Amino acid sequence: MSSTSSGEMVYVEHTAGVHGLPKIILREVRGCSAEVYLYGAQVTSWKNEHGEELLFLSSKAIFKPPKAIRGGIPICFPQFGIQGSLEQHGFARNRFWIVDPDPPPFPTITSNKAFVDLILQCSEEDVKIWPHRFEFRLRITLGPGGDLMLTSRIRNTSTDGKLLAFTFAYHTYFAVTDVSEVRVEGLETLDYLDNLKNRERFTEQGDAITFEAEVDKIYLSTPTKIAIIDHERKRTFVLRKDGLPDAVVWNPWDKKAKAIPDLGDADYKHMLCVEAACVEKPIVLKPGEEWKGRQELSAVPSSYCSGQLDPQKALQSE
Ligand code: TA6
Repeated sequence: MSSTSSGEMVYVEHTAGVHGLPKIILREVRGCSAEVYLYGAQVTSWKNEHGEELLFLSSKAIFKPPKAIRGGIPICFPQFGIQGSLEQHGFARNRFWIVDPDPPPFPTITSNKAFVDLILQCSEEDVKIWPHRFEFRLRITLGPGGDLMLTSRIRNTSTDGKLLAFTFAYHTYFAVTDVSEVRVEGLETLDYLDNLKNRERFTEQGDAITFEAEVDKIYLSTPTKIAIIDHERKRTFVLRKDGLPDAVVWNPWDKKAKAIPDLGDADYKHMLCVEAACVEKPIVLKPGEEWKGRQELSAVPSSYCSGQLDPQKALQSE
């Protein structure tokens, strides 16, 4: 259902997804859409006005708690990776979130109609495995032009003076035609921690980031704009971010893909994770303090310059 019986557009639809899990569909007038599961507050689909899927979802994704959904945009919180006392990537991606009944207003008022506010409050079970008190509010917005915006607001709700320290990532799986024909712009010459080498620090060499083997890197002090250029599809994803200094780039390639039970053997060719993140230096909040971290995605046709893709145009365009 995308319009009411009187023909009015339905911007936000509450429905059921795989295995009856609660799902919210956001729609915009031009025909673009996004789907969000309350399980993990996870965006699992983002489509442009032609109905083309822009996010990768594994052909073997398991929609059964407590397993996290493989694909879309899992939220890594309060821990990114295995560095910490929790399971890999923390617990936000395998908790049921609720629709926020009373979200505090955003400082900027927009006319967007396709958005949903979700909240994750720590349960007593969570406090047992991670002894902290917090409130995590997430607004997911589909802009009129099809842009997908995720804004997280995390507050330390401790009443006993305890600091709240956490790491974070929007673990975004972009759908690409063939990862070996993809180039990432905006991270060249930066320092990174290599997850495949015990997080040893290196400096990126060369003028473009391309893919021909497994990669798992945490780029540090990254710019607010990164472009992911899918040469075959002639599409450029532009990732803009705020409050998230790092950017993780991951593709498991063939061998590792085979070892991941909920990933198809050939799926790695059609995905690339580029993740707005805060990993190297945890965010630390005093009681009552709030942190805000935002990721905004747009997909634009790649522009050509004498037969070559011109990523600068994508990076410069607002
Ligand atoms: O973001 C990259 C990464 O941390 C990799 O190290 C890789 O393991 C990936 O996330 C997937 O993690 P997951 O727990 O979802 O299998």
